[in-house]
Amino acid sequence: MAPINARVIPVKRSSPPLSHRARQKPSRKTAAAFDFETKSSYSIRVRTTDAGSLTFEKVFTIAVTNVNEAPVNTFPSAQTVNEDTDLTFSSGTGNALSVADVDAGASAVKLSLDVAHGILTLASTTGLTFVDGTANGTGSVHVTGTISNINTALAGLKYKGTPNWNSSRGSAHALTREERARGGPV
Ligand SMILES: [Ca+2]
Ligand SMILES: [Ca+2]
Repeated sequence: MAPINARVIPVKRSSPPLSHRARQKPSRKTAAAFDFETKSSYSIRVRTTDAGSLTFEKVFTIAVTNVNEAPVNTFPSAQTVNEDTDLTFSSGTGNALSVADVDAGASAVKLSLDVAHGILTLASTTGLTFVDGTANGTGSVHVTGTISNINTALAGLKYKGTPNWNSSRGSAHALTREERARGGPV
């Protein structure tokens, strides 16, 4: 066999070989966290152009998965009222109660209002279902309904202490829970 004459030709490279570059996965990060309630999907267009101006373009979609946000209650600071007198909660008197839930929509939420030494009376019961054996005009008012119906009921909510009850330590407790998280309205 004849000897093989070979010589090494140095290759000048200004960047890593393509096989190296291809292994470097490109990444993109967003400046802020995606918020489903703001935008539920994004369209991303990727275009590659080579030295000869040939291009390849592809559009893909990023779908944002919804995450259930908890309800938020807005309640006034501590209130004072004379004994045997109704205390009314409303925006007109600057002490309104309200609930919000950015993603409840028409789903039911549960509102639990409990007070010691008195009774609570919702201004409206339209669209609400009383649960846990409670009733309007008692010390425990637990209802399920839409955020809208609950807020209508809270606009004008009245508290009245037990006759002759007076104390600076009375308290009311309110809890809002989204029923959807438990699989649907009760
Ligand atoms: Ca959400
Ligand atoms: Ca929610």
